[in-house]
Amino acid sequence: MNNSEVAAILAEIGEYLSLQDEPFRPRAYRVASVAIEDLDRELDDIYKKGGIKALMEVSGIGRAIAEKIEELLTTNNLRYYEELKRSLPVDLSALSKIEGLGPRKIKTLYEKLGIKTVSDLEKAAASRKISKLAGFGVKSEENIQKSIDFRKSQGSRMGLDIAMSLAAVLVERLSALPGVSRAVIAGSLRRRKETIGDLDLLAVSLNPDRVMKFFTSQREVARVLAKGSTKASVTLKQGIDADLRVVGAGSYGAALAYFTGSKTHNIALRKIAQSKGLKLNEYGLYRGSRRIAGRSEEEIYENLGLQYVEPEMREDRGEIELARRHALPRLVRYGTLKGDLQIQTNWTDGKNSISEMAQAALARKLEYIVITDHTQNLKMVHGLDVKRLTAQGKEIDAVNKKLRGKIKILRGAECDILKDGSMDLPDRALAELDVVGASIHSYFNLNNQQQTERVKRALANPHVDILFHPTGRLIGRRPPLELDMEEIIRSAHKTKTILEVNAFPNRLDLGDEYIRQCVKGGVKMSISSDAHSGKHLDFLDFGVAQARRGWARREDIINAWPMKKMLSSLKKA
Ligand code: DGT
Ligand code: CA
Ligand code: CA
Ligand code: ZN
Repeated sequence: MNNSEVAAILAEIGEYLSLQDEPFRPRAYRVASVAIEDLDRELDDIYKKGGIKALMEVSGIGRAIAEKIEELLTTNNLRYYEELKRSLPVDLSALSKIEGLGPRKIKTLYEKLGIKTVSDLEKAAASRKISKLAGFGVKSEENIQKSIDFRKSQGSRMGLDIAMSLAAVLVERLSALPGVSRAVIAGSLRRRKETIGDLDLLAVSLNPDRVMKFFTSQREVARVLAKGSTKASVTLKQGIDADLRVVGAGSYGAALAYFTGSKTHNIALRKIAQSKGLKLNEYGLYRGSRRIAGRSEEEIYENLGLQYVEPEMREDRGEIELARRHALPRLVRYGTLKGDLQIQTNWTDGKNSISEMAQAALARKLEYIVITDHTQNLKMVHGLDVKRLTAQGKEIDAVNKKLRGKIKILRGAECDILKDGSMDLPDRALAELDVVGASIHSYFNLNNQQQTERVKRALANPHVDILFHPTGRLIGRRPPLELDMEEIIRSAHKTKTILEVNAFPNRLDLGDEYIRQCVKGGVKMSISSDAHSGKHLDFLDFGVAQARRGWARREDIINAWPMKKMLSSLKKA
């Protein structure tokens, strides 16, 4: 059993316990679950090396939980968990993915209406049974229906982060296999699309048989869908398919280009080949029967008379024409961000202290970070009021002193935008901060005109520097706010407000189309991790990926710049 499976079970136990009105234990399980998600080592290895003692040394894991992990690791089963499941025999993990349904509501739905699954829920909503329950009402019945419809429309695509970590493991193992000279990620994952339909992997080997056998017998494989001499398709236990092709070195570039796609980009390339009297396929670029290119992608583009196109741009959205004219933009590069402009700490819903977040940022070679905890309107996470914000400022000063300039911590906030577009903190408090982010966490259902006016009013505030996660979407879970984004982008330009590209993998907000509009409209953007723990700082590269998919260059992204220049680009209030 791997770390994420253990973490998921512990989180679920936490939910069951909170149903039983347990005061402290739910939190203990949640904390342990998050700690395990954040580990860089497998629990299994830790346990094998040092037993239950070693498990207890992981911060966030006490004896009771360590014993449960031991049982899970050694028997693949946990009696305690099975008992809890019997006490409330519902599909808790699927139901709690419905927006607005917490464990307590799920329990009520089970007890009053016998709802166990999402499809039970859908039937009950359709026959208007839910609105009659105490604590639900017509509005929440509608929201449940909306959430179910939305999830259905999303199909079964996987988040970029999970797809990436799965693929990385497989590619690493394939690369280490004797006789394999390279193994790489292709498909939508190489293009860093925000969700992934299936994984596409490519390997170079003279012994494809052996590679096929190895691939189809990996422990992640639940089912082998097809296995030929040079290609195989499997379904992984995590619920996503993976395709592997094996080619010879002379075809590597052609195969990589082909399997990276996108399909429409490929078709456009093939047309160009035809217009030159050539033929392009996954084995190479041919004049008659002679292969004139195929070893590398670069030589294929070159022989087609095109500039090399970065994978993130291969969507047939105008990149081919620019490549023809050798006029492609120079995209912002991975690993070049100098700072992170949205970070939460344990002052609100983050896991780590200011100092720990600074250390984590330092380890990733960042030069500055902005601490942006939530504000008072978000009571659930103990959002900051003016008094606590001031106290936090003192702690930031102290940590800065200790760090002696190795990294600079700036003061900020993720200030709630209230229903009328005003800010959750008074102007005099915002004026104290280095960077003010504003975001919407309430009244998601206003109509387009009201929501647009609300955000525009926030952008017009002279203290608001950045609009955080502008559309508010949660991928696969919550649709974007009703917003006239063209108008918001125009308004950001007029008010000199930065729009965020939130790198958290379930947000990736702005999306690539809006990033392109910002680039065109001269609106600057920031890329932020929205980290709630040190490890989340690794998400920054997903934000860079998204920015690249939106054709953003270094000059479009303010935290790709040194701190002074970044600060001087903000509003001067
Ligand atoms: P996904 O899996 O839905 O996230 O998206 P992709 O782009 O990974 O699509 P997938 O897995 O169906 O195919 C991988 C690549 O193989 C795709 O990006 C381009 C190439 N490909 C697949 N089918 C065709 C096709 O019919 N014609 C051409 N030219 N290329 C194709
Ligand atoms: Ca794919
Ligand atoms: Ca595929
Ligand atoms: Zn937020």
